[in-house]
Amino acid sequence: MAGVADGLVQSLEDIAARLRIESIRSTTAAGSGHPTSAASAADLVAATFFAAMRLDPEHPRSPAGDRFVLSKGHAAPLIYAVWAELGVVKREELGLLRRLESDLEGHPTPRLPFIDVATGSLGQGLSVGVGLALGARKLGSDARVFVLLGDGETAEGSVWEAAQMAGHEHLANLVALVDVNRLGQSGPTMLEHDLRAYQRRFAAFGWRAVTIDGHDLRQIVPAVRRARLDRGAPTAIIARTIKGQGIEGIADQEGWHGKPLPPDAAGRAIAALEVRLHHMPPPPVRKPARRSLPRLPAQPTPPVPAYAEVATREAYGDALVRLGAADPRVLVLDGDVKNSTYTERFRDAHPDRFIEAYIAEQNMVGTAAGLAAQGFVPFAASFACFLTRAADQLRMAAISRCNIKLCGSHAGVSIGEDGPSQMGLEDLALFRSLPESVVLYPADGVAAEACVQLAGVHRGLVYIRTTRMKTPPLYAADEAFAVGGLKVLRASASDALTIVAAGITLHEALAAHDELVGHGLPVRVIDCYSVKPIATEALLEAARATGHRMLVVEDHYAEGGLGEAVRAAVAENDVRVRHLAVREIPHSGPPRTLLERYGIGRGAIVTAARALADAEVGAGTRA
Ligand SMILES: Cc1ncc(C[n+]2csc(CCOP(=O)(O)OP(=O)(O)O)c2C)c(N)n1
Repeated sequence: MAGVADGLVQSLEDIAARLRIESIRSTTAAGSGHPTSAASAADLVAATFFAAMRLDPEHPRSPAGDRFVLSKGHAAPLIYAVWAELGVVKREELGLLRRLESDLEGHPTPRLPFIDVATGSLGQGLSVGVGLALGARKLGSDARVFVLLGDGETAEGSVWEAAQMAGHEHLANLVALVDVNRLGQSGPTMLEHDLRAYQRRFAAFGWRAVTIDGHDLRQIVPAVRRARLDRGAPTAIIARTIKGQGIEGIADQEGWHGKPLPPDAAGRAIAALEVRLHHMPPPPVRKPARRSLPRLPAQPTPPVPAYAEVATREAYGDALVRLGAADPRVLVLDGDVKNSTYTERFRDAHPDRFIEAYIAEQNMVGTAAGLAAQGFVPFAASFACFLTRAADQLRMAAISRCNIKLCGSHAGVSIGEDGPSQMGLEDLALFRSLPESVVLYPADGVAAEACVQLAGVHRGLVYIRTTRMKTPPLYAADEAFAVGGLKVLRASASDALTIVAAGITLHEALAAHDELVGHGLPVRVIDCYSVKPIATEALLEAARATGHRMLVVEDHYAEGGLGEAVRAAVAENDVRVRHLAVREIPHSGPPRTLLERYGIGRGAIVTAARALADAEVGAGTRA
């Protein structure tokens, strides 16, 4: 093994010491934080940033540069300190850690230019790393991606979903640094210092796994440097470390996780670290060979066809093909249901931009977040019900303001015979509750096309809900849709009430309309395809024009879906809202039978509309 020059070792030791000092100082000043978690990884981080990574500190998000993901996000002070070493964070700002006026939050978020995706919910960073590494490869970049994981967090299954995917994809540009400091939050980890067990696990997923002493820079430097692109496999560096390394009396002790040092102890610890400094200058930052990569050229969008009867899930697949032809940044991921979600059409049309994510939805969403951080526009699909498995990854993607698109097919009881385990009945609640999310729910082929196009241009997290069964066409190919829009499909001057529906129930509402009109009860029908943001003003206008009576019908549980969205929109306007939704655990059966059985079919709508038309409307009324 070629030796590491003494000068480099000393200079990295100085950086690591300063990282520890700043982590202690900033957490003590903040009165909270995780100095011991930072201290165990300080040597790994110093060597990675100053002896291995190639990056341009002024352009940390350039795909040409290496990336670093702090999967153990609670060690945030360490990462802020290293970016202070790089001159990006001002040293005096480190003292503002965790303060409202600083972007140096308790756990890192992309408010900071050098953070790609928020971390702090453990077990997600390796998936983000997979996305960044896949993205770099797709861009033809030779950049590498380093992910720092805690040993405790490797108990999360999502870590192994990511490890498996990285092995399968031969992501030689991905490096996992596992900081095996033996301790978690409330006690020792499962494997404590059993490095071989971690090594075997990563190796089993096709990784090149090495064990090192994570405090010996003569071992760390060659390990992080040798993790090269041409070895055909991702690299795991399993590093034996000590939690609180360098802090006398606290190192390797239980009971110090997430605790700042009291000021006097912090002063002593900092003084002890300072006396050991060699006062060597830091090594020069290694810049990427290229500043930037060529931009992917956009093409004109192929024309949208006139749709006949089609399932929106199928139109979704076709729309992706068209969007992908126009926008080379579009990538599609799917959790082994591509023949159900119809993303296989995209795979056939643009095979190099389709990523089979297999049955690992958490990793699929984390990977999408990483791909978005490389400038791609990833669309990830599964059954609506299975996306709820990745709720926490979606939450973190929302906090990160990731530009990712999700599609949930097989929404509601209308999927029929497969039964409740396959029915997405909580997905609207999940996606509506994510901050700044957009939730779209098309009812025909043209609307599905439009929703895909809207998702492609909207910056942020967009969810598109699609339906399993075929639905008749409603719109001409040139109909215009907008985020936050709605369509009034039936209206007369004497409408007794407004029916608000979306997706499959819109077709039930239209059938109910015809029956009601036949019985002399004209009603308005609205396609509320933009569930969030919802067209509040247009809904209120409809309510005012129809006697302040509204009937909402949706193929979703009563909680958190379209009904509650409409109620919230018209609240305090004396609108009487009646809400038809699935209110019990459904059973297998023929789709149309299930729609009636669970009270959201045309028959139920007719009955509810008649009752509502007769109901009194007054201040604060609700039905
Ligand atoms: C999903 C999740 N569960 C629980 C926590 C709370 N938590 C924060 S740090 C921590 C211990 C982490 O241990 P490890 O990964 O070994 O990191 P260390 O601090 O020891 O380096 C826990 C349980 C969390 N942040 N995320």
